[in-house]
Amino acid sequence: MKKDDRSELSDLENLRDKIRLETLKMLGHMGYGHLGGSMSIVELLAVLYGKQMAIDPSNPNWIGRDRLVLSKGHAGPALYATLAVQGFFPQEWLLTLNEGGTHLPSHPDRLKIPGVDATTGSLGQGTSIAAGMATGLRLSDNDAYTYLIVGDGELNEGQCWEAFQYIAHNKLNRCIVVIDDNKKQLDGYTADILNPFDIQKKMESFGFITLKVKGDDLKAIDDALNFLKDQKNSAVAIVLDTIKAQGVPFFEKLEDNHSVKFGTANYQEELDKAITTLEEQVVKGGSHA
Ligand SMILES: Cc1ncc(C[n+]2csc(CCOP(=O)(O)OP(=O)(O)O)c2C)c(N)n1
Ligand SMILES: [Mg+2]
Repeated sequence: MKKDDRSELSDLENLRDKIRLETLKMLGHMGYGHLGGSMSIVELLAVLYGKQMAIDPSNPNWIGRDRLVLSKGHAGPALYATLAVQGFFPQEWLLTLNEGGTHLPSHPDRLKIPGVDATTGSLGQGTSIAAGMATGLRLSDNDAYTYLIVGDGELNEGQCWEAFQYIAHNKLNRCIVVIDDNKKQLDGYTADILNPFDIQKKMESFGFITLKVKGDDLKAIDDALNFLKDQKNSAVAIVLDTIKAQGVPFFEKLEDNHSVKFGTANYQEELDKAITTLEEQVVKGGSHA
């Protein structure tokens, strides 16, 4: 790896750690929240907002910006941490998550939060929003990308498959679909609740060029996005192979890790340990910059 590539990777690692840290602090402050699905997209968000996306935090509504639709809106805290770290709004807002009068409701609201492009939370709907957004951008000769993040459990919503069929039919190659395949949904394993079978094969059969990528590998995510951006005549998708609660070993192993209440058992202690470890990592990472 060249020196520039190494320093770019260490910047992304540092951003990843900051996003993970701020998300955990936010959830800890609230006392509970969607830890599992927030953690599994941290690496993806670091690569998107740290490298791939054309954004201007001082001008969140810039017409040329790349858009992001977090269709699995319950992972809002991870997106908020990312936006705050990248300077879209003050970091102090993070500790007001879900409080009365907050800018940051638990699920993304595009009218309240600078940098949020779509209001989401009702699973499935973000897929159609992204399809419409990408269509609008194409019709107005705007080259911006639309990134769509969908949960594997969310695929239970038929709306996803209508939207995917539309995206594929129209070869909306600038609408990059990422499915967070963390193998779990709200109350168990996706395979037990309503089996999605082989998601990559399914996307391919819908007409998408589809890559399977390790969800904790920053470089692999970046390489996959670069490859997919070169595909000019087809819809494109990534099946992101993740672990629910990724990056926080205690909560990764916890069976019920969708929405965690920190008052339960030793969870607060484990959360505090994870926060301390990340704080140290962030300081160390920053000193290499
Ligand atoms: C239409 C709709 N039905 C149910 C819910 C409640 N709900 C919130 S998260 C979730 C599970 C989603 O699973 P998945 O997409 O796999 O998310 P992740 O594993 O990334 O947390 C459910 C059923 C919802 N938000 N919207
Ligand atoms: Mg899931």
